[in-house]
Amino acid sequence: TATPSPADKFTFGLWTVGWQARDPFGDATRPALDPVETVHRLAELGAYGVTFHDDDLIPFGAGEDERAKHIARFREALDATGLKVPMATTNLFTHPVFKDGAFTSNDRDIRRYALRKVMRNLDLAAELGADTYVFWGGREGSESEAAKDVRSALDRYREGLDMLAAYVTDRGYDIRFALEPKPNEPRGDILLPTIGHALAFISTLEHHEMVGVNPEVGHEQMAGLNFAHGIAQALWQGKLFHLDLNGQRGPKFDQDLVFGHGDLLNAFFLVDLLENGGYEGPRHFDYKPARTEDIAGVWQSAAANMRTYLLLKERVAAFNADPEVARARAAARVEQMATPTLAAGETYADLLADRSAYEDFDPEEAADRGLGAVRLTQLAVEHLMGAR
Ligand code: GLT
Ligand code: MN
Ligand code: MN
Ligand code: MN
Repeated sequence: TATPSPADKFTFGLWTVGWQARDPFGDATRPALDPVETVHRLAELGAYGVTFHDDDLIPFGAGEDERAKHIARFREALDATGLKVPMATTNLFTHPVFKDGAFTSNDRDIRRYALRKVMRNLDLAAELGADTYVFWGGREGSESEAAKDVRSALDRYREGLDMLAAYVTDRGYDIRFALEPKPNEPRGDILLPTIGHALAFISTLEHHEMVGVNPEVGHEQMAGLNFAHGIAQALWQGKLFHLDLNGQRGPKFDQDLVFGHGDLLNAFFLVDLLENGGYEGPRHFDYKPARTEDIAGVWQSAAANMRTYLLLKERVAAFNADPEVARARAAARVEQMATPTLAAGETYADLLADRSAYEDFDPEEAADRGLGAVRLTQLAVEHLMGAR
């Protein structure tokens, strides 16, 4: 049962398996991958779709004819395999022109160029049937408070997204935007560093209803945050438009490990949330095959992401079906949280009149009740380990 099929909706960025493992200290350890080969390999492995940056598919600076050829070959591979393109995005970070940002570069002409680059790829995204367009502003930030006016930068960020939303709407594209937070790397500090910052910023946008988030496991964990909690809030606000699954071990550089190869217990609860919390979008992996791997290792790591997800899904189902878990949950009053604090029609006046809520309430007795959270968590750990 842990064999992936398109119904599982697993997707991968071209840049993930295609990463040649160049890092700040060393050269590439693997040859470039042809996107056409990637499409075929992912399809064989049971993936549902593939995602891309403009420059993953069409080398930066390619002329019109060359561009058309790359797109045609890619389309052919998609048609041959049935792989979908549910999401696309723009590379606004590799070329040196974006060294101080794209939508929020201090240089106005660079900001205008960045918007044009996005519009061009939005047309292609729509053509290929993508319904989500991701914005990861990795270069939108600074290394110094002196060199960036953050309030003006947020004005420019909003201006850019408002304009692009108008463009998508006017063109009649069925596309929503998803902002991807990250606290730092490559910039010393990146704007919209966490899910919370992004959600607050989105509420200020003109077309806020068509903008949500694309949170990445590792990015929140780099900031020491609980990813499952962040995803729960994004879901609760109706803003989980897409997500990037991978692994990370604590606050350090962005590791982009295979899904589950970081905080496995949080991944367990994340899968529970995604499977049972109403998320219907792609399960998108944004990881990097370790620099130590050869090409065979690349495809093994791609398969590992999907297998781990499916195994977690099985373990989560067993956990939720375990009567012992149901008893522990009841003991911990987990379900009581779904009961509103005031009864239907009750007002603060009624609460004030309710002596049992205050005058006759015994805080000492209430404080004595244990939650049993440890027992419940241990049951989760045992299910995760296959011990139950
Ligand atoms: C880049 C980044 C990722 C983003 C991608 C989308 S590109 O690899 O590290 O987290 O999701 O632009
Ligand atoms: Mn990452
Ligand atoms: Mn990344
Ligand atoms: Mn990502």
